[in-house]
Amino acid sequence: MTKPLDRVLGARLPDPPAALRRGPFGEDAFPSPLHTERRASRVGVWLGVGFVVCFLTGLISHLVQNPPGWFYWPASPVWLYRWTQGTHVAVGLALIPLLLVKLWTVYPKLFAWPPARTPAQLVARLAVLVLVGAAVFQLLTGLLNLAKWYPFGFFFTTTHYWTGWIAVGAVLVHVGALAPQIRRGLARRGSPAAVVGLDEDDAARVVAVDEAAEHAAVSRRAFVLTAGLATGAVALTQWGQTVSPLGQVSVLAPRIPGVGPQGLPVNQTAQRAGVTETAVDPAWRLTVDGPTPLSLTLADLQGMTQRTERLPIACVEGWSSNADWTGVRLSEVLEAAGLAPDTEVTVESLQTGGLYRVATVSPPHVRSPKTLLALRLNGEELDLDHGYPLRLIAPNRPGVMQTKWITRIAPGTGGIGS
Ligand SMILES: Nc1nc2c(c(=O)[nH]1)N[C@H]1C(S)=C(S)[C@@H](COP(=O)(O)O)O[C@H]1N2
Ligand SMILES: [Mo]
Repeated sequence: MTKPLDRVLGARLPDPPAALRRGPFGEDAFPSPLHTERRASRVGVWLGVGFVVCFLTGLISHLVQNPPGWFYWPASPVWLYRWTQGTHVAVGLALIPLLLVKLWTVYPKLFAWPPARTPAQLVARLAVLVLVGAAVFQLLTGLLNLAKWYPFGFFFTTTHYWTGWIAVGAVLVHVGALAPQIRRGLARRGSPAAVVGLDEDDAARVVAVDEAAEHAAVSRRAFVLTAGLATGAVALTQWGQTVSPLGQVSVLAPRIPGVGPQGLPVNQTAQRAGVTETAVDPAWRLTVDGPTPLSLTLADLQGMTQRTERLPIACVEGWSSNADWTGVRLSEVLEAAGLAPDTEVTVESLQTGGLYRVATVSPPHVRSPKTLLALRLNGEELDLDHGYPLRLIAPNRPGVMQTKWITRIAPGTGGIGS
């Protein structure tokens, strides 16, 4: 059944007119010995590994924020999300120089002559377009998101998520389509396996080019070193947003751990959230829906048993920072309202709009003794920008789900009112 298809895909396409074979299409237009299959394959392996790491850590972040029924995300260890998301962003950033290196290594192929010998080659080359497009899109939108700059007219999270699937799918197609070249590129120089599957002319050419590259050892080493240093440096500056001692070298990071009111960076300010008046209103209450509905004043909450936990804020944008939080246990408040200690609840902010005005707390986090409704931060009353009078702080949870300026808690998922 596949035979006619094979014949069509494998048919020899006519060569374009020879008159076009000039400029970058000319023979030997790219004399650098670094544009080799060997280099392309090796950089490609790192790039592939990096994309898979980004895909998996991104998937985790997506599932934690949009949990399907089968998904279970624990409340401990408290630092897990901080590391998966820190890795997502650090590796994503490191992929930018790596992708540039890869594109530089392979771009002469754009001018390969003839452009395609068979329809199969033509399809493979078009698939590369999808791959490069998706990869550039992911890295660029991710970078702009870190810089908190949204010049695009779509919702970042959803688009970044779906393009992630396209990118990872395109990587698989690409690896499948170029398997022989990749195997050759990764094989050891001079081994007969290195040229399996090539006609003799091609094999001789590949070996000659790769040997020339290997002999140009100085420029090769300089190239690998430069690429490696650039990649490592970018990743390091990002890790500085997560690992405090690296904060010093975190020149590219938009947030630095320890810098902000009460020693913690602020994401959304009270001003921008439009809660500067409602948050300080003496009429503020925490209402809890349940068999025994509660309406608690700040003094009521301060009168309950106070607990202190050291927990990080781990923003999806990659920065994270530890702090000492003091307040009441969520489970104890729910118990007072007559709710079981593993009831899924939704917390609602004073904010009247915005994507993060509500968040769901699932049973593992409701149950955790470390999940607090915090009144104090690093020994002081919460700063208005950190969620005064009351905010949620739970272990192993993205920053977007650590709701500030809480005013209501109700059993169930999803938004309350709107
Ligand atoms: N009500 C409300 N809570 C919110 C947000 C928000 O926009 N509105 N931003 C969240 C995000 S994205 C993060 S990273 C954390 C940051 O907390 P911080 O500003 O106290 O450091 O707050 C979260 N809580
Ligand atoms: Mo965030």
